[in-house]
Amino acid sequence: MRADGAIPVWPEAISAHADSVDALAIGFFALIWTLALPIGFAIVWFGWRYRRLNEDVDRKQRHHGLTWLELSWMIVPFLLALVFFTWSALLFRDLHRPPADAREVYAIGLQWMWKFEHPGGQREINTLHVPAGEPVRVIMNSQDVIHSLYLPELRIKQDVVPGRTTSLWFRADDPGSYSLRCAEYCGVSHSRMVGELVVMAPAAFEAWLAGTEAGLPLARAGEALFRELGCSGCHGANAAVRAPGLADLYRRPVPLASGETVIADERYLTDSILMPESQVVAGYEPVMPSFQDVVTESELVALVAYIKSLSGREGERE
Ligand code: HEC
Ligand SMILES: [Cu+2]
Repeated sequence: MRADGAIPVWPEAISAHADSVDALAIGFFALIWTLALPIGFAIVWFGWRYRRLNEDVDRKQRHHGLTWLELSWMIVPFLLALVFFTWSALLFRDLHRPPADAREVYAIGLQWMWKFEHPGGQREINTLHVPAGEPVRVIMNSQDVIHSLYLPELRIKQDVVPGRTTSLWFRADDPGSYSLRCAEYCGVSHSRMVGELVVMAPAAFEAWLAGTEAGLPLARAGEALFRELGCSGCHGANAAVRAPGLADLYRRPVPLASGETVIADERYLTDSILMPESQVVAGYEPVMPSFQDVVTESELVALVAYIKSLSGREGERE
């Protein structure tokens, strides 16, 4: 980011993914021009070369087919387009496959700021500290309208949608301070929903974590809520209601009453709490009430972190 806060036309690239996105963009630009320039010139040249010189010219056109030529200008661009399709599909797939050991951070978008919560209980607003060279996964919820977390120097962006959990991940290589934006028009002060991504050397980051005042670790806050909200009354060990135990649920396949099987990721856990009737676990009655208007986004994040902590499979390191 430049000192005046503006995003340069071509921001710095600070991850391997950002370099690949740049290569794709430049390659695609080159392809478009390679195809468009000869056609543009041919249109102008033929227009001039074969212009009608006088009224007597025979208007009947004769057509000499050149099959190989006609086939080639269909097949070659098609293959080139497929190359770019495959290339970008592979990049897109990477975006949706975070490494299992990624460090996790929770983000909440709201009009008009970004709130971040580290698993250890460190909270920040409009600034996100991350270690360099390590995979980081941001798990996001919106408190009000659709926002979009945009990290231009990492070339990634992901919508943050109310009532749904989305995530993105990255591995930033160069320590420094970069821009963090909202890329979805979200109301009058949208343009002020900006912040800073601070990439730190791993040791400096650990020191920052240790030196930052931490609230209750997320999973502990979630555990307290789990009791306060009465979840434990049904999901607890000796509950009167028959409800599934939540230990070891995270990332496990769950068979649903509809016959489908889904993986219990953050999105499923959030959906189960906000819209329990939408995905009922096979073999159980749909008696769980919705907590849609009961829990705030931060409470939801804490509950999800708690359920994840029960499985020992979460990537968080406190
Ligand atoms: C009235 C009893 C009841 C309460 C209170 C309740 N649940 Fe449930 N919950 C159930 C039942 C029954 C199911 C299984 C049927 C279904 O999926 O709706 C379930 C399913 C779930 C699932 C999916 C479990 C799986 O194995 O896939 C999650 C996650 C969950 N509840 C979390 C919570 C949380 C968090 C709270 C508190 C905010 C809560 N529940 C409160 C009864 C309850
Ligand atoms: Cu926004």
